[in-house]
Amino acid sequence: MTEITAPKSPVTADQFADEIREQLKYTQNVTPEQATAADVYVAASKAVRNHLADAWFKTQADTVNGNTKAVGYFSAEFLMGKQLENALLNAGLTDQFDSAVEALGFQPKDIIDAEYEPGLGNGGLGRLAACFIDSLASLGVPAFGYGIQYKYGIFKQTFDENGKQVETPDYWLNNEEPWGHIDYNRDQKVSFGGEVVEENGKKVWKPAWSVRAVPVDYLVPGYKSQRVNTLRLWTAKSYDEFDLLAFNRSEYMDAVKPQVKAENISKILYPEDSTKVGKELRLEQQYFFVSASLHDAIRVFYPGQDKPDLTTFPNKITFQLNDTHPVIGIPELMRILIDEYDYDWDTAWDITVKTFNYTCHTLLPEALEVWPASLIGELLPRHLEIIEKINEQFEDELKGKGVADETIERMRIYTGDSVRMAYLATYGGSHVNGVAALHSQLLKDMTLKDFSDVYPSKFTNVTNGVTPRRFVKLANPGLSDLITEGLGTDKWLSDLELLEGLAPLAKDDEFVKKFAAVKAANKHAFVGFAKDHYGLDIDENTMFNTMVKRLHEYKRQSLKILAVISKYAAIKNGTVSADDILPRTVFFGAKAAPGYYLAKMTIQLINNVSKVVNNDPDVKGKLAVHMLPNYNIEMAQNLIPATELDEQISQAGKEASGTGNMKFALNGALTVGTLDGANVEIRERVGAENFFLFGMTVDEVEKLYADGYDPAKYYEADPRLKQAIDLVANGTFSNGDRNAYAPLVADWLTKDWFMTLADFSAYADIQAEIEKLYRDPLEWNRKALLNVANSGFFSSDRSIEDYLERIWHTGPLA
Ligand code: GPU
Repeated sequence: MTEITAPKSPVTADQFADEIREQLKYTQNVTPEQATAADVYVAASKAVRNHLADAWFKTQADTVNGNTKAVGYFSAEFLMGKQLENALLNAGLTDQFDSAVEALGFQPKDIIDAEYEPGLGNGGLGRLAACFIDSLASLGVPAFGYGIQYKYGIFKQTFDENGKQVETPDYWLNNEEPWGHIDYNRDQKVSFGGEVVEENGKKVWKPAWSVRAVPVDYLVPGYKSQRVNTLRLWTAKSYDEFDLLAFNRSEYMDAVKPQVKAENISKILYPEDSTKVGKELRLEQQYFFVSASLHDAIRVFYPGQDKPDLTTFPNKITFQLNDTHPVIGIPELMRILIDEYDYDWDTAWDITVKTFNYTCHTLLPEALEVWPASLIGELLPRHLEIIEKINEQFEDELKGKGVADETIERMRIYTGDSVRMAYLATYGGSHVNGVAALHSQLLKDMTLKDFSDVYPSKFTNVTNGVTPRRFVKLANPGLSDLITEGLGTDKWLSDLELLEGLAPLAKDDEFVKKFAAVKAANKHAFVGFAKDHYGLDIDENTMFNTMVKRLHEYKRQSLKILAVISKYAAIKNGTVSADDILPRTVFFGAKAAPGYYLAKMTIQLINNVSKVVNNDPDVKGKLAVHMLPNYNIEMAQNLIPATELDEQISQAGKEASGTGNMKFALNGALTVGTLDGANVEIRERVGAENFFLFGMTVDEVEKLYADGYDPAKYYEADPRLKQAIDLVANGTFSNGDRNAYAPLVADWLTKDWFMTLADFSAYADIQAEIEKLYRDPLEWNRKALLNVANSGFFSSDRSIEDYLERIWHTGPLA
């Protein structure tokens, strides 16, 4: 990677303070004396944004005028996290900011904290998109993120007095939002419905209604690259302010209906994760942002041209489809090329296939989007025709290749009833990638096997990564300083493999002790955070053991809570002596999709186990359990650096990659995990001796399914498991109510699709090994340090370099 250094202190602290004062005065309209932390946050953000403006314009100009192909990252989610601190870091203004706000009478941290976290994503997929655009900018690659500026992000989670999840809307735009600039002059029209007619032998789509897509631009500053890319999130506006006819009849409420319908499109993020939704509004959202983005890219790269030569389009930009959500972009580009620019089918197809690539983020076949053809036909009649024709061409191509009829039947993109978006993406793009080595292999062997047999060269892997700027530097300043001290340079922040240089220091007891001291300080800081945010009293002299991620059966939060219950029972029964108990604090953080019954019941169970355990004097000081509400990026940035033991315990073959696992390893936690997703690669790199592996492999899982899985057998076979489940069933965690968790218990004993019970014994057994090592702090920390040293591969910079080489075939701007 060529290094371009950041401009040296573009302003002094005094100048920056003046810039903040000016913003306060002229845009916030408050005097520095009147200003609150929230005012200073907005003013400072605008001042930083101004500092990035020139680099942003230059990046845009170089992108359009140069010969470097750009990347368009199409994603329904960008889970950005708070912006200010990251923008300061990347703009090289952190020190000036600190001094400036102090001069104004504020604590820097209070200003940073005043930002309201945008929650425009559900979990891993959305956060990955945010890490990727950070890395693209940091590597100097010209790129656009394209998505939706939802009015409501992921719901805010609280718990009621029974421990049940309560969802409340996240109206994040209630407060002034200084980062997004709404650009009314670069709008696009997006149409829906109506019918297709023939005029002069040409198909013409006559839509029934349209919405105005207005871009909101976010700056994406690269770290030390002097590049600033664009994240363009579309918001939906109505063209018809109101219906005059209705208004004249004084039916005021009816008069605004078209506006409400249009603006509903970007109103709310679907709170789903790894499950398909299948709602009309969702398809409207997908088409809305993809259609606007494709037209926008043509506008950007062929400015002012009525008849651009779009055969050059694939040399200008390549689009990455983040899961199936933007796949309607494939027929949309075909439609644009054929209907709007008069290209013939074959030319349009050639351009389209060259332009798109698809990333699959799941192995669960039920999570691949399938749309009813009737719905597509109603909403996008021209697209349904194009999809039918793509499918015809596809079937002909397969026949030509000698593929068997029953295989073709299985592979159809359009079945007559429905459209399979993953298949459309695989056929309609140049590459398909999974997100970890194991996942990509399983895609080829199972989920997309037929396609991989016919088009082997389309398939590749790009293992996920995370940005070290946010998840090490900002989240863990103590560790960052120690790494820089150990390596004698801070270059690791843009070349994370340099962390390898720490490996020899694992033999240096003094360095390991310093490393341990950083972890202890982070734990201490988290105790303060948990007190402030949740009113919790946490004992920092316990092992901090964390499981944070979306709540899903396949991720197996059930396995963890059953092991906690078993431990609780063992302490209560006196099966373990007081001396043998290693004090632990177990943290959970997880949102469940609002309609996901068993997931929500699992949250309720965890909350009620927490109540019972934390209030039981018999286990005080030995075991505590906390279900922290509203897990989000801010919590991740605080909790991950404080964690000592991380849980990655999904059923083998179900977690596509995981990215939390990478963040924990990079922050010096040890992992207890299965051979699933990126755990496999983490373990390979950090060393098997520095990773707590347990549980069935993918092959063992498959064999057990094939042989007939009976969870009750496992319940009978391990008394620890039997006791834990019995305690759930007998009302111990529901004030004696035996029905409270009956559906969960019944599922465990009769179905247990993700084989929690089958893996329980191995999981319970490995706890002894974990606790033995923890009792030797020097050895524990040595291994934790080796996790940090050997996790440099998991930088999203490396992921992006892999995409550049294997898929996008482009690179940094000259
Ligand atoms: N993932 Br599909 C999501 O966060 N949401 C989804 O709808 C789908 C996948 C996750 C995977 O579960 C996780 O394993 C992966 O690390 C992440 O995407 C990013 O690739």
